[in-house]
Amino acid sequence: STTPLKVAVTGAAGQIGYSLLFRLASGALGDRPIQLQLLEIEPALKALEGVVMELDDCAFPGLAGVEIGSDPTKIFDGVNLALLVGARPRGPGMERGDLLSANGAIFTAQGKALNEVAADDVRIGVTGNPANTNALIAMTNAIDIPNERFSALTRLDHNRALSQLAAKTGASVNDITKMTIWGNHSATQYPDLFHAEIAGKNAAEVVNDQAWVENDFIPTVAKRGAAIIDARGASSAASAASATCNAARDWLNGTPAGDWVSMAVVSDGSYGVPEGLISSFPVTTSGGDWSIVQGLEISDFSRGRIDASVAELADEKAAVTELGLI
Ligand code: NAX
Repeated sequence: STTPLKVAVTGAAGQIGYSLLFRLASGALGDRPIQLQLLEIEPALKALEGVVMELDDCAFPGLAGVEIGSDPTKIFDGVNLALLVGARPRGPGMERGDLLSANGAIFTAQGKALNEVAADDVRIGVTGNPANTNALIAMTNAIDIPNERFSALTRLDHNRALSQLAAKTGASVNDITKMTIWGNHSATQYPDLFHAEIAGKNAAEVVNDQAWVENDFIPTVAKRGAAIIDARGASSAASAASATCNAARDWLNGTPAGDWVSMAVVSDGSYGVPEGLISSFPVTTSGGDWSIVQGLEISDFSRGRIDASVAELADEKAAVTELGLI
């Protein structure tokens, strides 16, 4: 179709936005032209105008138009894809409850606005942290949008896991399939290489080093965000934007045969994850819909890791329920 895909990005004047918008406009989602609908808070609109000037200056052939504003009911009007990147970061002295309340205010309002004005086929990807719980809040507040249309980003963790495994084994990331991130996009996440394959061979057997899996691979992937802050003095931005594009492209266009991706989506009870939690799973996508890969054997080691991360999600859900956000 030549009708532009209407894509909303929130937090568009932020660090991730500065990379994401240019990737989207240069065709990261495919050949279909896009219309960008950019949401920011009032004080950031001037900076966003500068970013739009730069978008103009790229003369991207696939960029049909750009609209900016601070009212979600205007910006989300008719959008087919909403990438919710903007969130309230944890400030000094802020407790977890304060963080959940501040983000709760953002994601209840955005969920309601999407419910009111988004296109019937809207897909909503949440990058802003705490991503899983923000997605849960938006989903619960968008009562007419099917729950399956919401997902939180664990693709960056997935990509980090691919890259660590490639470095360890000398393989190319192109040869690695069936990587899985389970649970929360947080330090409790479980990057699982036991079902992954390297050129068709079981990755755990190729690595053959359980100590590396436990003491290097898992913590390196789970704490990569902190390592980047240490090195760069700022949190991951270009890689987060890249993963946001990968996730949206695969959701809309489908995963390749013989592979899967990681997405945090609403649980149907698969793998013992309580129904209704937004938890990361191995998923395949087709025609804009995802389904959780079924029938994987879960070892005791994996079970313990998945359960710990899922317990944290249940905890966050209890906290936002207590706060009246869902
Ligand atoms: P920045 O602080 O650079 O940008 C966030 C932007 O959001 C700001 O411009 C701010 O004005 C805007 N914003 C705040 N409230 C808003 C609202 N109600 N409506 C619209 N815009 C609003 O953060 P950045 O580095 O871009 O990161 C954005 C979010 O992504 C953060 O929550 C961050 O923690 C999260 N991340 C998530 C990752 C993931 O893998 N899921 C990885 C990278 C990143 O840490």
